[in-house]
Amino acid sequence: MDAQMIQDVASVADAADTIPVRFIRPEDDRPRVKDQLPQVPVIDFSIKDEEELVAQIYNVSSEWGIFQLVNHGIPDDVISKLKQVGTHFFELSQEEKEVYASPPDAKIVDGYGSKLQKQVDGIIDGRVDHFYNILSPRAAVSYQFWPKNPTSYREATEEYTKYLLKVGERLLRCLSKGIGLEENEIRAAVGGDDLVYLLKINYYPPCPSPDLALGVEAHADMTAMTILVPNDVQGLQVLHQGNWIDAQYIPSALVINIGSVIKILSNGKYKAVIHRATVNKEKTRMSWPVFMVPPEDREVGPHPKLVTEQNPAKYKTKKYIDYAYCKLDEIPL
Ligand SMILES: O=C(O)CCC(=O)C(=O)O
Repeated sequence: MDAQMIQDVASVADAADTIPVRFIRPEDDRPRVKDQLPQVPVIDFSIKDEEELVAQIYNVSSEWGIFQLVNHGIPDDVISKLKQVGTHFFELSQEEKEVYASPPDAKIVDGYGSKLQKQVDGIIDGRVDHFYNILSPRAAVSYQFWPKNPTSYREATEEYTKYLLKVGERLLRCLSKGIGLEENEIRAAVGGDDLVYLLKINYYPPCPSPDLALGVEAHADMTAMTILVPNDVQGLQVLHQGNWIDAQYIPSALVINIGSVIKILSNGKYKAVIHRATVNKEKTRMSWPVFMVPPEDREVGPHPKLVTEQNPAKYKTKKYIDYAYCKLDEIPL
């Protein structure tokens, strides 16, 4: 693979304490936040009262579309190992990483790549390199894209997956009950056993002018839901009531983003949060989002039980792939 990576650019340009112009965002798209704004809400997943949990998740998902989940049942050492093996991979030489490069124009997204390869109006779309692995379902996993170095990469990532699936499934049940559906109806609507859990590792090298650039530009996730762990470098920002807010780093918490598919399914009751990632002057930021992706041919639309004469469908019903295509090309939903 001949493509250049953000990691290479950062090591040359940042040593000179300059930022190439192609990373500079327009004035109104630079990372500022106002002081004294509300914090992203926190949900305690160990609450015994299931109805109370469902109500809390409904409230934050309809008001914010994002929350931090604590006491989720994934042991700290499982999360630490996931982060260790991903960090180790990004510290390998460029040559070693490129063994796992995503094939150009491939349909599958597994492998190593960079935002450096994508420019909009001459501006790089983000200042981040990334690595993708499908975690589940088993039949969709391509082990040839799983790094052999570090040797514990597969074991650590599979251990995390085991716990993550339980969290993902329980969240889907709560979201389903929250809007008056049977507990398995959202899961079934987003793909059931064919729902794909797709891990992305984001690697944002330090940037000499973090106030001029973005790691990932503002977007909502097109998928059903995203479960993210960050490292301890602040960077995730969410748009809430017209203001950009820092999602504070809470050790051990999972960040849960509602995606556009669940917004559509709920006929707009749930919000898909707009978010972005900033970069840091001295430190490397990393994050590990897992996207819950419906199968391409799954019909996505407002759930029929939620559509009535008084509450007509706010979105069209079409295949997930067609929604994903509109999103990419910014065609209105
Ligand atoms: O790094 C983060 O906190 C956000 C990442 C993100 O939004 C993405 O990869 O789509």
